Amino acid sequence: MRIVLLGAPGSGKGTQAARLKEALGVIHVSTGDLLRAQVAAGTELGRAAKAVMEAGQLVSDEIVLGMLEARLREADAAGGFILDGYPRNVAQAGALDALLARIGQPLDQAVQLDVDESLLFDRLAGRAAAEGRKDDNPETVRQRLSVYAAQTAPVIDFYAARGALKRVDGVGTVDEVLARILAALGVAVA
Ligand code: B4P
Repeated sequence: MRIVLLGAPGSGKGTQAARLKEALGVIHVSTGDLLRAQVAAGTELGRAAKAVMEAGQLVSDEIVLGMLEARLREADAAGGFILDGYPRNVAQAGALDALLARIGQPLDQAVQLDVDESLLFDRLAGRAAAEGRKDDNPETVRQRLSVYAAQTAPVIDFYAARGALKRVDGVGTVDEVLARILAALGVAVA
């Protein structure tokens, strides 16, 4: 199965993708994780991305697409994948269609996690305290949410227009949300 997981920062994409990959037997590809690995390794790409991420802005489409294509061309992606954090704008959604056509792996479904904005702040404040991620401070979170509303929210309509979108309530325990996603995908839970 090949799915895209959509949702605002803090909506639980990374959290659910980590669980879904076990349930679906596919790989989890997070563009945020791929970028943070480049930053940690101090590569040229990582140096370019670091300040952009810490400002709560989107890294350039070209950089992210190249990184994603390299990952999806690895052998373990042939059995399916969950994309977490990509696409983040309508141009990326179009680029993803073209990439998936190039590698012969069309998307099955997009899943949107809906969570109220006040809860997003609470969750990201919790992660800031637990993990110290620089982009989880309140000012940057506000910026990320504004980028989400302006650039990423239209991606929901992009998939809805072609009848490929499932919307899931992302409020509840991690297990409850996981069960809703699996039900939306029509996956029977053992
Ligand atoms: P990401 O790494 O994608 O960060 P995110 O949107 O915060 O989502 P994440 O998956 O980490 O959080 P989750 O909701 O699971 O992006 C970071 C930055 O990278 C971006 O700002 C951008 O600069 C750059 N970037 C990434 N992709 C890009 C792209 N395609 N193009 C350009 N730039 C890109 O979890 C958040 C918190 O909520 C956690 O603490 C978790 O424990 C908690 N939580 C989850 N589920 C919960 C639940 N049900 N109840 C309570 N808490 C819950």
